[in-house]
Amino acid sequence: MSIPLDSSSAKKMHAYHCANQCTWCDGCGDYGIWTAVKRSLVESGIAPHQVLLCYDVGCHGNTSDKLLGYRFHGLHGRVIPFAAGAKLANPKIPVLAFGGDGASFSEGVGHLVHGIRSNYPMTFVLYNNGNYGLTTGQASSLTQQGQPMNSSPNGIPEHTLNAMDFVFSLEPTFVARAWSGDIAMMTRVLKAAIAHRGFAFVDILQACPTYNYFATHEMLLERCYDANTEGHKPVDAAKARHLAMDTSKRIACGILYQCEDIPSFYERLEPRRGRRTTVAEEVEIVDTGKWERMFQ
Ligand SMILES: Cc1ncc(C[n+]2csc(CCOP(=O)(O)OP(=O)(O)O)c2C)c(N)n1
Repeated sequence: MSIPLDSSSAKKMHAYHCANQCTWCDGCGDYGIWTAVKRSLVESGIAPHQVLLCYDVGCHGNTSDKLLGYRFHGLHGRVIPFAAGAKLANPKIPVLAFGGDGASFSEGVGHLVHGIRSNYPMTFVLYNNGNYGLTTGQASSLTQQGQPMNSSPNGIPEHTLNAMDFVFSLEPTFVARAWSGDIAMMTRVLKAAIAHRGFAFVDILQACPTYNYFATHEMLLERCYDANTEGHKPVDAAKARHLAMDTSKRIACGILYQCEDIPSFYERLEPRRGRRTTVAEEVEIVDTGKWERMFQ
């Protein structure tokens, strides 16, 4: 399924254009995800001055200066708390956070846990290339067990974390999967994620031709399929979990699970109830000098 881009959408997409040159390797999945993110924003009617794009550290994080929009590029593994804080301060703007599998399932995995269970009203996009790309191919917890990597040439001894099993154990309200070679599918799931009420988890399986020899572009092309066009309805968490976890033969993509009935973290914050202004608008200048003078 391809979504034609009409000339006015192309023009709007150009608004995200940035002259900085891309530094990703030839064949890197980051190129496709970069395009799909811009398309999904344009097709959601969001202009660069209306969105906050938060990037973790990594190859994918270098997208932060390859497109326009309000952007943040933070510490490795820490993008979720920053993005959540920004969203809570100004819930009027859509917030998208992007992290690699090293950042999100190894170094900063605690933040992902609380992002999902808190149901922060934001989109989280996992750039899942199965390794630490920017630091030249170390194993993450999503690298296959036994797979030789640059700093573990005999293969890692730990078993691979089943990312989807883990995510579903946290009772998410939105889970989708796509892959970096299918821009139309990525665009579709990203648009749904942006429109979601709470924390939308989007797993994008990504080719990394330089360091990942086990989940190549060709392998993903062969195995990934659109589960929604094959009749999967994203309403049953147990069914979705089962479908998402089993990737041995085919890899189910699309919107796997969504529940809009659960209020987001912000909606459950008692002190914010009934407020028309945002925290960002309520910031006051406070003279802290009086406290400093007390200790002089
Ligand atoms: C707190 C901290 N720890 C470690 C690093 C070193 N570091 C930079 S990028 C990176 C790996 C990134 O891998 P991943 O998060 O999977 O993203 P990718 O490069 O694959 O897109 C590491 C370990 C760092 N910059 N900051």
